[in-house]
Amino acid sequence: MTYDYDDQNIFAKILRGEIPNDTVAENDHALAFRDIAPKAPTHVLVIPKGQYVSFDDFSANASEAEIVGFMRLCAKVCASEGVSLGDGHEGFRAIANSGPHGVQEVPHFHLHIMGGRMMGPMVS
Ligand code: IU
Repeated sequence: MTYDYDDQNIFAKILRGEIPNDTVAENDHALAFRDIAPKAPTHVLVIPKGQYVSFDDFSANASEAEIVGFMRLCAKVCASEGVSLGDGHEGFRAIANSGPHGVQEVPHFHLHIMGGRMMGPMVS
């Protein structure tokens, strides 16, 4: 399946430096920044620097280096935000909304990392 990437989406503009963001961490392949409307004490979005629309697009088409770089940045964020279980903290929720049924608002793949409070049940 092919996906059309809209390079005018808000996260593309953030990656190009056209819109400011509250950066948490960055590496060659991914950027992590605070969600502008946080739903938890920690609410960080991790996005690949490559042009991928959704979770399935990224999973299917990103290179190994991009996927590893992305996941490494996620781990770094969890550790630096103090939600990583390995550090004796209470954990977090990671969500990637994908497409209309996932109610994805921004068409550039992003993983929400949320923690710092007990999450509710996954009901909707
Ligand atoms: P979604 O998975 O596509 O539904 O989530 C998009 C998120 O992007 C949502 O939590 C917004 O608050 C967030 N966001 C942002 O951090 N900065 C922005 O300029 C915009 C949306 I527009």
